[in-house]
Amino acid sequence: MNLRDAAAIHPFPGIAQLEWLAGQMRGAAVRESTKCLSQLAGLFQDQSAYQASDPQSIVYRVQWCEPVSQGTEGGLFWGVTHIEPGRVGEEYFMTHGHFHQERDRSEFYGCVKGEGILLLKNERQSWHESMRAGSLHYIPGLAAHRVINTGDVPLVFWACWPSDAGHDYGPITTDGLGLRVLRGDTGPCVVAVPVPARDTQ
Ligand code: S6P
Ligand code: ZN
Repeated sequence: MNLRDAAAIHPFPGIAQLEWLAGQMRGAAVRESTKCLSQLAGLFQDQSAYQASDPQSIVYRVQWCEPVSQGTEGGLFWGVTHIEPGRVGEEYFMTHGHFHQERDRSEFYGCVKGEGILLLKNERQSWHESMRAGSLHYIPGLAAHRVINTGDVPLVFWACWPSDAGHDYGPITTDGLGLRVLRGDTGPCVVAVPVPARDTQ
């Protein structure tokens, strides 16, 4: 469906009520998903610590709304993510992380509360940005993105992304982002980790 057809069917009235500082969305159109540790297998560095953790521990929750259907060119989606404080071994709780299926689609993140780190990776490099209340982050097209909660309270951020972006989780599951965030002696440390070599034949 293109945007003109979507607008003809649905005139986009107020689709949700936002509680900005709480990072909550309310309304019939609001969708919600929760990720617990058992759904993040293979992502944390310390496998024995992962096996020893409670698989039902909630790591993060996402609320979002889709005023047009997924795949619509020219539309936008809006959502909010709450990442719980916690660790698996020395590695902080984090989102799965993804590339957009349509690789060149970009996204905004705006942090409401908490402290964390946004990891990014494109074909050339991995890099990171600090997240704190009020920080705004532009995730450029072609960049995988993952958020880590390095604080003692939930990390909450709003997001806006194109309705035709889609999500590709596979490369992050197998290769990671080239960086991990671990608890160090003096606080959170971003450490480089090798990305598995790929046979390009
Ligand atoms: C969507 C946007 C966020 C994430 C959410 C959970 O493009 O980046 O809404 O979906 O933070 O992360 P993940 O990696 O599990 O989708
Ligand atoms: Zn995204």
